[in-house]
Amino acid sequence: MSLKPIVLHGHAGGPNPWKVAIALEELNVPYEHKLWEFPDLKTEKFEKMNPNGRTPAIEDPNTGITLWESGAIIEYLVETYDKEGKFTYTSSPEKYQLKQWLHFQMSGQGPYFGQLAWFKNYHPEKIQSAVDRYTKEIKRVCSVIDAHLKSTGKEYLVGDKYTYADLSFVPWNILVGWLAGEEFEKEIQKDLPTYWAWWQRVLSRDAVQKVKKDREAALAKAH
Ligand SMILES: N[C@@H](CCC(=O)N[C@@H](CS)C(=O)NCC(=O)O)C(=O)O
Repeated sequence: MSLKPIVLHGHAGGPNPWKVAIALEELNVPYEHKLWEFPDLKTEKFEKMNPNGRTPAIEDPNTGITLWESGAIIEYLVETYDKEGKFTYTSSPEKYQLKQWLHFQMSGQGPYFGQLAWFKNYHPEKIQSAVDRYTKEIKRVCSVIDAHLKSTGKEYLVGDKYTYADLSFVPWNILVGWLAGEEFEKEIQKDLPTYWAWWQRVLSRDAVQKVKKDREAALAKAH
């Protein structure tokens, strides 16, 4: 059965919609990426779809669902379009470990990396203690992954394969150099080599490279 394209509502700069784009590419599900401007997210037109006024949101004409929150969207896509379990596991304990890492990404990586972006680039006053706190938190989050992979000796976060848990970390990871500086990124590479090897492995995937390029093109167009 041929699928109708899913509409992905996103934003060129914001990392979260690109996480969904990577999942759609990996699953080979057709989609149209509709890019919004930030002020338009707080309008009735957008808030009818997502009362939180943020991206991503998806509309799937194949099932009739409208959904927001990138973690929930990833789970929906995998449950609906990954019946063969290419990027997921359906039995315990891996099924729950996947959720554990996705929750960690959603609550531990996204908001903390996002706060560094805010305090470094957008907050009207310079608050060094906030910048320091969130910079430290980036390294701490990366060190959790480093320690986990060291202890399991595996190449990916869950089980023996690349899954939706790995891909969920990509869009914020891509921004680390911009967020915290190249020197900081080099420090992570040096101090957390197991993490770094995993990150390079994930980054080299075709779907990730494609979406990275799409994002750069969208950003260039937006400026
Ligand atoms: N927890 C949400 C975060 C959504 C979010 O903060 N999206 C950003 C883009 S990455 C946004 O739309 N920001 C616009 C705004 O805050 O007005 C998710 O993962 O979907």
